[in-house]
Amino acid sequence: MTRVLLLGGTAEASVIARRFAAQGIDAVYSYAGRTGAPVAQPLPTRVGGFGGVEGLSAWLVAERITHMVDATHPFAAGMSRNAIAAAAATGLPLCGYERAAWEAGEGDDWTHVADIEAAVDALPEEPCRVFLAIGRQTISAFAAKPWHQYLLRLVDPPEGRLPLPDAEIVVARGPFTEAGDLKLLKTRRVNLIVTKNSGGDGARAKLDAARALRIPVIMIDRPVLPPRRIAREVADVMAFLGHPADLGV
Ligand code: 3Y8
Ligand code: NAP
Repeated sequence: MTRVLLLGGTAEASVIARRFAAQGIDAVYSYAGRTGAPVAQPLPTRVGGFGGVEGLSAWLVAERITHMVDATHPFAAGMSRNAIAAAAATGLPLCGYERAAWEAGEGDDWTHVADIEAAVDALPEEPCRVFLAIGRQTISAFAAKPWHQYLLRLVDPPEGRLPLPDAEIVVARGPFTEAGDLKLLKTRRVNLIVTKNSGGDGARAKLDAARALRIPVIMIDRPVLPPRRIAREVADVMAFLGHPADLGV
């Protein structure tokens, strides 16, 4: 009997959850517990880490899971690596749902960097008004260049002081719109954007707005994961579970 662990936390994981619920697939949705009030899902939901590979493996056996679908964010590399290791340890099948990386188009001015530290190095020496669209967890790296004026967009209000002396905070949970991001970039006179290459539609509005306003972008490339089975469409996930993909929801 199929019973799925759906590792979530992305817009695509929410779409997959709706499909599982619509088709009556026995599944558990999993959040890390990074935000104060994550969006409710139409599946039984668990929140919090598993306790590394061992904790995840034990949970999979105790919960009689038969399949794992990793629909976490491309930068949730720790979770994805643990899922690959736990699949090998338990022999359970794993499928990673991957959304395509964003690619620069006509009118884009992107500088690709390998990671957060390289993004800090790529910031210019003269003061800029930088939109740091990378969330909360990696802000401290930018304290190395405190002379910039930073605009931060966070899901929840920050606890305590931020490590940046000149930072304005916007509290908002995506998905975002081009109109909304155009307004944000214009009113804050942003002249440089730092973003992760998250892919998907939920966070690309700022890139469309940057193109319209001809604002340069520092694009952080994704971490590389060990090999695993990949799904690019919900239908691929249904095929992985051996379920008909005909029900469009
Ligand atoms: C907790 C679940 C849905 C999911 C929505 C997507 C789209 C909106 C865009 C910007 C970029 C950023 C950030 C972002 C986006 C979606 C998606 C996406 C980027 C929620 C959510 C959780 C998280 C965790 C959070 C991180 C942070 C990253 C903000 C819910 C809203 C910057 C990633 O405060 C913190 O600790 C936040 C941590 C990981 C990156 C970071 O390092 O700070 N996402 N985001 C998930 C969990 O607990 O398991 O609260 O409802 C989900 C979404 N965030 O169902 O519609 O799918 O990508 N999330 C990035 O892309 O760079 C914002 O502002 O332009
Ligand atoms: P991460 O660094 O890859 O994972 C660190 C640890 O957090 C994992 O080892 C695991 O703890 C726990 N964890 C992560 N995702 C989990 C999940 N879905 N369910 C249960 N535990 C989870 O993770 P992250 O980058 O902080 O991402 C956390 C969550 O936010 C994920 O759901 C991800 O999809 C979502 N998200 C992240 C980003 C981003 O930019 N990183 C963007 C949008 C959404 P244990 O080792 O204890 O099991």
